[in-house]
Amino acid sequence: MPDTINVALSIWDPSGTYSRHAGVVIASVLKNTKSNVMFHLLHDETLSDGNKQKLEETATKFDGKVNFIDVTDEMKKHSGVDIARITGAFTPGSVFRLLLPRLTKMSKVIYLDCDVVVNLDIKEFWDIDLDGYYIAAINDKAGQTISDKPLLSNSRFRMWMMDIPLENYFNSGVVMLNLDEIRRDFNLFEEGLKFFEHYERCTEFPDQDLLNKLFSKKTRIIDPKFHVFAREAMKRKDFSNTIWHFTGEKPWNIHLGNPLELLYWQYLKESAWGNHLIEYMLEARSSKYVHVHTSDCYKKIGRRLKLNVVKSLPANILSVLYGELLFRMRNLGR
Ligand SMILES: [Mn+2]
Repeated sequence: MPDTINVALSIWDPSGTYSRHAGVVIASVLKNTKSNVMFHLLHDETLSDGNKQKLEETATKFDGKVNFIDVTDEMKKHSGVDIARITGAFTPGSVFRLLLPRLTKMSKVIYLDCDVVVNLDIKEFWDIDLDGYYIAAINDKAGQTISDKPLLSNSRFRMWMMDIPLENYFNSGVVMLNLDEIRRDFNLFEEGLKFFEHYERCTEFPDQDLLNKLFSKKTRIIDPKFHVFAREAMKRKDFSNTIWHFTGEKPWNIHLGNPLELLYWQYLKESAWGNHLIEYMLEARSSKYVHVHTSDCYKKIGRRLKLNVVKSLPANILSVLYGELLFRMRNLGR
């Protein structure tokens, strides 16, 4: 009996619209592997029965399994702590993952954000040896960028205040956790809450800063292909053999013309939400979000246009004008 790959996701979904992104992650993982995968879905009472059913349906469609882990009670035990305040710009869902060591018995688990598309065989990630490490992650070079800044720059000062080493600083959106090792050495959730309260004014990425601080000495840095930021896609033609992370704008909020967005919609189509594809695509074109981000978007288009004209590559100019991409998106919806 081959061993089961454990993947955890966090779902905090008060408006009912977030669960489908978890569906995209699930479909993308399962479409690219022959291994048995169990999805551990961390959630609270904001996950509706309808969405639960759809998540299960998506996994079952490709022979995957789901295990719902309700964190509501655990969170209520700490009702004195204002989670919404300490997680700042992020959702309370971003701290759910800290409960993995306590609420499960797994030895290790792959943790993925829901703004991720897995376009490789997850088994490759799973097979990385974690002996002697707390975590496997890519070095996102943020540390390096921060170290280059003046000592009193905002980000470098924050890191210094929190005593976070920068050389291996990682993004926490795609990681593998050695839960046995973590259970042995930390009381992760409590230590997390303490850290968030103490450094409330310092943390920009609360859970990420915490994990970097605690795990820095035992971080296994892995092949960058396991975690590439979506903006890199503009420089590539081949998106295969990569785990993609939409760290900035989300494809479901706005169409930026990044060809990688197509991959998100393709996997959405495979999920149990697939029959609403057109509706969701249109939402991304017309939401309030678009207005808020219009000027930003124009700036980006301007930059891209300049870049492409300078390089004078006709194929790229096409994608700048969205024509090709929208055409392909439309075909996808048929
Ligand atoms: Mn993310």
